[in-house]
Amino acid sequence: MSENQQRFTITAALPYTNGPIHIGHLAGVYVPADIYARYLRLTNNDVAFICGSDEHGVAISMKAKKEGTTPQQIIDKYHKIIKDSFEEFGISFDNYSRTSSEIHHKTASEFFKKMYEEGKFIEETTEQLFDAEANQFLADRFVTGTCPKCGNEEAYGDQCEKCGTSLNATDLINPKSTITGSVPTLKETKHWFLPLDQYDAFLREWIIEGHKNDWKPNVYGQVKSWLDDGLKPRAVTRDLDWGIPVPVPGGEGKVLYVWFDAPIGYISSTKEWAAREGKDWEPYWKDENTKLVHFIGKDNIVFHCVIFPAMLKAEGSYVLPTNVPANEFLNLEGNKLSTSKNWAVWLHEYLADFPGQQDVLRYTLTANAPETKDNDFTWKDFQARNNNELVAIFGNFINRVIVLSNKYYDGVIPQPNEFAQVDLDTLAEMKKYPGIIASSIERYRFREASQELMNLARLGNKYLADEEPWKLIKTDEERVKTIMFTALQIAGALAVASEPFLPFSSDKLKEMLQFGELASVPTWDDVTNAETLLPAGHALGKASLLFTKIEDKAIEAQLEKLEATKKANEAANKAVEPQKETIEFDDFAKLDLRIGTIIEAEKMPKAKKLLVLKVDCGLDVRTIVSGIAESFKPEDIIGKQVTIVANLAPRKLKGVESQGMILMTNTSEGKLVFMNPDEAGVSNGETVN
Ligand code: B3M
Ligand code: ZN
Repeated sequence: MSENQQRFTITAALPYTNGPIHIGHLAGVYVPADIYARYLRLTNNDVAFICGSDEHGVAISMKAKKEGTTPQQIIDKYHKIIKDSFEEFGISFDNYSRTSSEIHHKTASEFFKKMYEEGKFIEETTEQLFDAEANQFLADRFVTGTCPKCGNEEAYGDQCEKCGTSLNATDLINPKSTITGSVPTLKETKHWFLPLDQYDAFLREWIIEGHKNDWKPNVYGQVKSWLDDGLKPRAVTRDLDWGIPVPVPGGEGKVLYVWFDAPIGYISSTKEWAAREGKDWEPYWKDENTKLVHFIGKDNIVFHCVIFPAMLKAEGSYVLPTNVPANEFLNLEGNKLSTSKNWAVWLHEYLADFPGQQDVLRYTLTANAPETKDNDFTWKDFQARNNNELVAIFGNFINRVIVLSNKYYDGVIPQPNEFAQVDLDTLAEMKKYPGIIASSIERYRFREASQELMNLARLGNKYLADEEPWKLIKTDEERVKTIMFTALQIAGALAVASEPFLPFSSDKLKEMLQFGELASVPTWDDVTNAETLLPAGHALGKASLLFTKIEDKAIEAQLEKLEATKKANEAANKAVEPQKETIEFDDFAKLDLRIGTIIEAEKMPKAKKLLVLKVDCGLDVRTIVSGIAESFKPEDIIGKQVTIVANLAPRKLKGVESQGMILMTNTSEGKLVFMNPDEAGVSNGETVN
């Protein structure tokens, strides 16, 4: 690292390997973190961009139980899927590790041991929730109940995801085991507690005094309200069989709480990277000039702004985060993203449907990022961002520049003549953009930054539209040279400035502009400071399309997919009516159920729902009035065998006496169906019992 370089350790939340990742993860954490890291590298900072898989915790054990397999198989499967997705979307981690690695187990154990030896924990035997049926203590996601703070009925044993509050399992009202559904009992067990209350003064001074003005209001506000509520000691060990063994006497059969080990995963991943690169990891975590920035979603705020900092402080040798720019949540077409309900756009599925279009999703998610409030992803917006911005502005500008340069000059940048005022103004305007975009990125305003990038493309588009070189070429070839030279400089600026946002398109554009053949490849600062980015005489490469229009039918297909998911969920979730009171056999025996055949059917006059049927039920042919007219046409049911209640007391409906009732049920879509004998050869009058 040279003397004037700033060192950054940038972390992105370690995803749980209990499922693939979707657009919500990308929008909330990984795309903004990647834009930030790429921008800092481009502006010549020393960057370690760190992530990895979070492979411990109850989330993993539960998934293994559900799939009837082992936690190890689950983490191996999803670690690969997640890692591949990140690579495919150009998330430029310097290292992507996993918390099941040896280096992590060692780092987390040593961290715990040091705190233990220095007396930073309270060791205490307390009563904890226990599921006797499963013979299992219930912590974290093994137990749900009502959040004492906000009333959410699905809060977990360690956190309410609705209001973000961190909880102890025993705080839950009406706790219920997620393993067996039973109500837990209490059982004594020993654990190690981090006395968070003892860090109150430190946290207040650090956050409330120190970061009131530079942290995002949503992050600062949440932390302040927790501090104001008062912090309590928190257990950092668990009675579970999956995780990092507690490395101190009395810890047998217990593991570290996943939220104790996971953030240490940032440190282990940095160590792994440094070892591979032949670097020293320590300055990235221990030099006070290092800027440590955690990118996370809002449900992780308490862990990154209270618990982990308290751990770092207790351990004593680490720096604290400079900023924690947590995002809010992304919704999908008006509903909360949900892995269990399959309400998501999975990255691997997106790539199958839109191959090669990673930048379109990156751009859409950035332009509409949930930075200050929850936001909605809609496929229509996705299409509009692509067609109206990426294609119509950015792509259109680049395409015109390259195609015209090829046509007029065989792809060699022309020598400009004297610049007109409009050229000078346009170039001056262009030079401002790196500064404008940087200022947004440095304040974690990635939406704004992406719109400024688009404004740079707009500048180019407008310049060409105003100067109309395609018309002037007939009358003033010399002027056209200056125009095309100017436009090409903007294309060069776009190639540089788009890199953090649209890395694939930026590469393509650099290829078209043959950046590799330039004596010096333009940098972020060059866009502002260099006399020219692309000199006259430089040969361009072949034109190719940066973006392509997305047609309505591609969007409709996605909406249909979601509609199908919704239907499937509705069918699965339809509330099952509770069982009625128990009856004795004699009560049942009183029912006379018979098989009969509908031999006549007609509509009941002036009644929308009723059909008047004649049913041959073996005993006799009787009239039955049935409320099925909205589901069946009379002519379609003649000849159908059905089951009837034969001894139901007759009653009059619209003046017609009904002498029985036909048994029916509903499909998941609410269509009525007859309970008819499935076998041929059942005679009318046959009893059902
Ligand atoms: N795995 C939680 C989550 O995916 C968690 C983040 C850990 S960051 C150290 O929401
Ligand atoms: Zn809550």
